[in-house]
Amino acid sequence: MPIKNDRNQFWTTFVNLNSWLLAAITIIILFLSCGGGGDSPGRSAAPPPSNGNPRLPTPAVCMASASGNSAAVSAPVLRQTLEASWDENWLAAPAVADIDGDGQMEIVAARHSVLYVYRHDGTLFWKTAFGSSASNTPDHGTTRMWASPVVGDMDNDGYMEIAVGGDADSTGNINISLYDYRGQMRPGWPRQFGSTEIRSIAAADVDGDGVMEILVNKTGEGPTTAVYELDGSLHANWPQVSASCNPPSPAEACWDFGGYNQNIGAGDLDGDGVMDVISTYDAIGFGVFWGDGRPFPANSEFSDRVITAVEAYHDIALSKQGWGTGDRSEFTYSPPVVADIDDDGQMEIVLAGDHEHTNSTANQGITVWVLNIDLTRPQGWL
Ligand SMILES: [Ca+2]
Ligand SMILES: [Ca+2]
Ligand SMILES: [Ca+2]
Ligand SMILES: [Ca+2]
Repeated sequence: MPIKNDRNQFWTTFVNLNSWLLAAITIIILFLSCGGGGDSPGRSAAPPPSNGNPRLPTPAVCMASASGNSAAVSAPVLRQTLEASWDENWLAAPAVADIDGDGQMEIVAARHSVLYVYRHDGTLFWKTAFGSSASNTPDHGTTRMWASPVVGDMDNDGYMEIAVGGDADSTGNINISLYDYRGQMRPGWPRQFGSTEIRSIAAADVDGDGVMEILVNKTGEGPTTAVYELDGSLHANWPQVSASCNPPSPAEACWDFGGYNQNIGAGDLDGDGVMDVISTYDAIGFGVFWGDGRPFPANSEFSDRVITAVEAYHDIALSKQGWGTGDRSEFTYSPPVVADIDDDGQMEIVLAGDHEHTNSTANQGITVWVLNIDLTRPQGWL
């Protein structure tokens, strides 16, 4: 399926509400980018794991100041230039975290084929080419890192791990690496998933054993979504989608096609205390799975029995029918967002789709979707 260019046009079922939706997206972005409580993620600030789950980042808060004061904001001033090489960045944003637990934050930046970690004073902590360890690295690797590095204490030992994705089209034929805080490749890594690029990578404990897994979505043909253990082995029943995803006939089979811009995420969608996997596709649908690979069911009003088989028609009647002619959306570039947007205690799924029609894959703009976890739609998002 083709990759289509985004355009700044927004669509709803009823009318175009470009400015309103832009404002809504801005609010979401502001919410996501607000402070996380200011706690250092280092060992001293980390609460112990509870109920077998690893600690998660402090939820973002965006509360108004109690004093209600405001003040002029200073213009930004260049403080320091971090030395690197000719490597250009793609879309990977740097991460800031105390990866060695010494109470000082580090800056983790993926610049094309080289992963850099700078200390808080701007000096280089270490660097390594994709697929190599910092202790024995060439100056450059052979593949870009598109997605932002995933940084977190994935095994609860007080030190951060760093996961990055690359392109298996390179001579290295690897596309996932997991490093320890010193830039050394963790045992069992690097790995290759499929023969294309990993532009989507995340980490979450999706089986509730207290240790995170590495979640990826690759570009191109499926199966596109994989879950790896920290030792580099594939988690049981992954990758998806596979024949094991398919519901009994006559319901349609699950289907997928790759993601092109951080199309993987996790959230506790069913509220059982364990994170679930959500993966969006360059296709008119997306996948929601439990950690053991089973697909989430769709509401009984849908002919397709699982979410991963339902087509994203804008007319929900067509989605429920499972086929038809009409407007629809693909989720080629959509990072999945999971949040309880209506405060009813139940998570919703928020996605950005690229609008097309059954009769033409020409892009008609960007769509904003809010969906309940059984693919019914909340009030106002029909
Ligand atoms: Ca540190
Ligand atoms: Ca760790
Ligand atoms: Ca786990
Ligand atoms: Ca809700």
